[in-house]
Amino acid sequence: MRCTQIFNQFLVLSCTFGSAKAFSLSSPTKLSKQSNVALGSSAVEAVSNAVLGTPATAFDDGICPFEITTPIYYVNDKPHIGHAYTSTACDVIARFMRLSGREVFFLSGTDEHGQKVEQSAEKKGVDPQDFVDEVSKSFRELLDLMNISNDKFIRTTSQEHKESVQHLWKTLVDKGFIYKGTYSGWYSVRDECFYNESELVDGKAPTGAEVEWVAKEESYFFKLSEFEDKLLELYESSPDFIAPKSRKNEVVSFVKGGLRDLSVSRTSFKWGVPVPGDEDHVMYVWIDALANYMSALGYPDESPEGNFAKYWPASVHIVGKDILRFHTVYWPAFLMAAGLPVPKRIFAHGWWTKDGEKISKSLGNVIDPVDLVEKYGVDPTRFFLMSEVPFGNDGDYSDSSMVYKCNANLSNELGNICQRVCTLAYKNCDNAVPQPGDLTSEDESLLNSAKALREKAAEAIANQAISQYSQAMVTMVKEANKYIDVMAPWKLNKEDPRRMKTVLYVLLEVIRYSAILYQPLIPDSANKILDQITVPKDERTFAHLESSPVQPLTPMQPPVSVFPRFEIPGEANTAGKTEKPKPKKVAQPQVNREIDISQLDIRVGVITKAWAHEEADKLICEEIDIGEESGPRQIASGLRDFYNAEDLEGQRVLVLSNLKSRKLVGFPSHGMVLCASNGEMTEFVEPPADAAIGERISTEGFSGEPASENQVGKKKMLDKIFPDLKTDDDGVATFKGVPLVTSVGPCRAQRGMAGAEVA
Ligand code: ME8
Repeated sequence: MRCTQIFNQFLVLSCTFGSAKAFSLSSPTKLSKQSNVALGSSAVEAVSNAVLGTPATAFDDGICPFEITTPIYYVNDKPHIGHAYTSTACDVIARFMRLSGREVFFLSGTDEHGQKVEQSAEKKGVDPQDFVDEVSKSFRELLDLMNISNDKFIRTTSQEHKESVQHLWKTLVDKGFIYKGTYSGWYSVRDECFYNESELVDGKAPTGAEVEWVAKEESYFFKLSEFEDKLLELYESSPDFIAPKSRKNEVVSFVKGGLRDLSVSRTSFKWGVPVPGDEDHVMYVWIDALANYMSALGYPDESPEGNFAKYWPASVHIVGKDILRFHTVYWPAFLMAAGLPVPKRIFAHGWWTKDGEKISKSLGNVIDPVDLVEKYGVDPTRFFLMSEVPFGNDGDYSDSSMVYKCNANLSNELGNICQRVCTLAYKNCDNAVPQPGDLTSEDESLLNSAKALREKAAEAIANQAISQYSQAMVTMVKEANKYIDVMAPWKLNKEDPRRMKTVLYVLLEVIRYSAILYQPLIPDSANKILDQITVPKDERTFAHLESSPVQPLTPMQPPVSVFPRFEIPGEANTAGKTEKPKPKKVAQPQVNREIDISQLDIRVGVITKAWAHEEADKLICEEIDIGEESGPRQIASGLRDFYNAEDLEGQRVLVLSNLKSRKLVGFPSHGMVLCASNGEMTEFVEPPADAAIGERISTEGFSGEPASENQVGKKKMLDKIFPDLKTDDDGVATFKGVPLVTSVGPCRAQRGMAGAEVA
C-alpha cells in the first residue's frame, strides 16, 4: 500500500518536473525523490556522489581511504591462472569500494629480484634486466586482458622502489634491528625461503621444493627473535588480522615454535637491491618485495598530502596461502621494528588445481588465462573464478564446471531475463521504457529484494567473501526470473497492457539494481546491460541505486544478447549460441535416418497458467512458455490424479513440441508434457532450475534436427522411441541409458522416481 502511494506520488511529480530525475520506491534511505526535488540540482549531484561506504568491520571503519594489494608476481615465468585469480579478486573488491564512494589505491606489480629470477634469465642466456622487462610486460598485459583496474603497477627494479627499500633498511639499522653475522643453512630458490632442518620433509622443503645448503656465508640478520611476543600480541589484539580464521592457527603455532633471527642479505649472487653502505651484499628478496606495498605509496615521503599518509596502513593484502608466513610474520615484524603501523588485514586465498591435480609445468596442465579469455571471454572467466569456490578455499578447474556455471548463471539467468524484458519493453511499449502503474505486493516484494541487495553484497565484500557477494547476485536474478515466469508479461500485452507495463518497469528497475551491483564482477557485461536499459553512464554508482531509477519513456535501443552460451565439452549441440534457442519449425530430410530421440524436439518450458478441464475429469489445461515468439502453447495433460491445477503456475517442465495439434475433449492441445510414471504414480520430468526457457534437450550420441510434426505422426515415432525412455536409479531421464540434458545439467523426475517410464 505504502509503495503504491509513493508510486502515485511519483506519477504526479513526473508530470510536474518533466523527467522526474529521482524518485524512491519506499526508500529507507535519505536519497528520496522528495529530498532531491527540495534540494535542487547541484545538491542532487552532491547527494549522488555521497560516500555510502561499506559496512564497518573490526579491521576497517568502512569509509577511510582503502589500499588493496595483490602479491607482486615473480617474473621467472609467464603468468598463469593463479595470477589472474588473485588480481581479479582484488579488482572486484577495489571496484566495489570505489562504487561505494571510497577512495581506493589498488596496487599490483612484479617482484623482479632474487636468485630465482637471476637463474631464469641465465637459463635463457639473457641479461636479467632485459629478461625482467620482457616478463613484467606480460604481467601488465594480463592485467589489461582481465580488465583489472589497478591504480599503480610497481616494479621492484624501479629506482623509486630501490630508494624506498634502502630507506627502510637504514631505518632498521638505525633502530638496532639489523646486525652482521654468518649464515649457514637450507635455502629453497623456488620458494625464496630459508628453512630449518626440522622443517624439511624427505630432504625437501615442506612445499616440495628442492633445497640447497648455504655454507657459511657472510650475511646481515634481522632480529626476528625479538618479535615473538609482539607478534603473538598482535594476533591476540587484532583477531581479524589473519583471514580466513582457519589460517590463524598455523601462523600462531609457527611463531610459538620459536623465531630465529632472519638472514636478510646474500653475497653469493648479485641480482637484488644493494645493501646501503655494503655493496657486496644484496638484500633478501622478501624484504625488498614486501616493501613494495609502501614504496608504491611514496614511502618514505610521509607528508600529509602524499599517498603514504593517506593510504598507509594498507586495508588488506590479498595473498595466496603459500606466502602467508611472509606476510603475517616477517612483514609485521619489519614494520614494528621500523616504528610503522602494520597492515589491517592479510587475507590468504586458496589454491587452484586442474582436474584434481596440482598445476605445474612438468605435468603439462598449466592453465593459461589468455586461452581462457579467448575461449570464454573476460567476464565469464572473471565470474567463474570468483564464484566457483568460497574465497579462501582451494578450487579445481575444469572446462565443464566453467561451462555449467557460465551457462547457468550468466547466459540462462542474467542474460535471459535482460533479453526477455528488453525485447518485450522494446516491442510492446513504443521502443521506450514503459510508464508504470500501481504496484502489487509481488512487485513490492521483488523491488525490496533488489533494494536489500547492496547491503548483502557490501557485507560480503567488507569481509572479502567474494563468492557470497556473487551468490547474492545470482539469487536476485533467479528471483526476478521466477517473477517474470509467474507474471507472464507476454500474456498481459493483450489482456491488461497497463499491468504489463508495470511488470516490465519493475523488472527494468530490478535489472538496473542488479547490473549496477554486478559491475565489480563483470564490468563490461554489466555496463552493456545498463546501456540497454538506458541508465546514463554517470548514474551507475551505488549512490544512484536509490536516487536514480530508470526513467519512463526513455527511448530504448533494440535489445542485443550479452552472454554467449557455451558448448558443453564433448557435445556440439549448443555451440556458440548467443541467443535463446527457438524451436525449429522446418524439418530436415529424414532419408534413411534411424528413428531415435534426436527426431523429437523436446524443449524446456514453464507453465504460465493451468486450470482444470471443464468436462474431462482427468485433464489439466495448461499454457506453457517454451520460448516461442508466438507466445505460450496450449497443452492438455492427464494429470488431475496427481496434481492440482492451481499449484502448477511456475512449474518447469519438458515439452515435446513437434507433435501435431489435436483436440482433447474439445481443448486444442499442441504438444505433450513429459512425465515419469511407474503405474501408480506420475510426476513431471523437470529440467534443472537454471535451464533457459526454450532450450532444446540433447542426448549424447543422438544428434540431428527434429522431424516435422507430420513425420512424427506418420512414422509412429513415439511408439518406437518411448520404450527406450526411462528414468535411471537417480531419477534422471534417459534414452537407451543416455541422460537427457540441458546445457546446465540433466533432467530428472520431480521426486526422483527411479526405473520409471517416461512419456
Ligand atoms: O610468491 N592458485 O610470487 P608468485 C591460486 N613474488 N593462486 C595462485 C596459484 C594457484 N595455483 N599460483 C600462484 C610470489 N597464485 C612473490 C610474492 S609479495 C610481496 C611477493 C597466486 O609469482 C597467489 O596469490 O609466486 C600467490 O600468492 C601468488 O600468485 C604468488 O605469485
